[in-house]
Amino acid sequence: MALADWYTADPPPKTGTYRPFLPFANALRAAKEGIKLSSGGTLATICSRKHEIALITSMTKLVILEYPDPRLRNKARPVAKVDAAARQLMDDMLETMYASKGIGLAAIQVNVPQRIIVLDVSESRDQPLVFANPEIVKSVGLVPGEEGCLSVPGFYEKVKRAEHVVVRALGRDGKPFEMAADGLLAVCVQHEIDHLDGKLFVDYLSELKRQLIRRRLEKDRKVRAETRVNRAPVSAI
Ligand code: QAP
Ligand code: CO
Repeated sequence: MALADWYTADPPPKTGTYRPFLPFANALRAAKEGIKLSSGGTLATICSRKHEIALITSMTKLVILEYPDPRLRNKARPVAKVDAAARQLMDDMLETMYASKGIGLAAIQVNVPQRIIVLDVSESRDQPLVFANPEIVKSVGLVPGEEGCLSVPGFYEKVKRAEHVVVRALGRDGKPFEMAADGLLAVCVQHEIDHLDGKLFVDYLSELKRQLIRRRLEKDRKVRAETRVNRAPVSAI
């Protein structure tokens, strides 16, 4: 969908905070040059070809928990109903994932213990996928692949996963669907479903590797806390 089509099809409401859903690729490209808000959010500037004006919209960037945060070990509960609140969470998670340059994110990673995952493994970053209550109903083969995680920043390791899976879930519209997945998509779906059960890719590694990753991330965290400076008040910008 072209940006102009999106703008024409779904005009922003006159009041309230407008949260863009699609196309993220455009919003994200704009957000790269976006302004960081003291709230932790990001302002995205989207150009409207129709009106030849810049639309400024707030983008949600939820706080992503980092290993070894014990909250990443929580088990997520099934979503009872894909209602407006669940859809809002899905959209906020997608925005957070794109803003963090990730390919997948589970609700547990933003401290919401609900069975919701979002992903986009496309090169073009414009194929968002949303799954509520995802379940692997078929899994074939076992292959090693390189994995990373937004909750384990800076570390990539080989993990063995099923080569081909079929996942059953509820979509953003609340309707059940099944999807077959291979390659990176299959790996990503399995990685994200693991999060919902409190499992991380580092759990598949040796104790030695896991300890090294944990120590380095703990140290990074300490350094960041010590070097944090007070932000200038918004009025000073
Ligand atoms: C899970 O992970 C995944 O270290 C999703 O500095 C990853 O999106 C499944 C990321 C790989 C299969 C293969 C990681 C971003 C993103 C980092 C991610 C980082 C910045 C990880
Ligand atoms: Co992850």
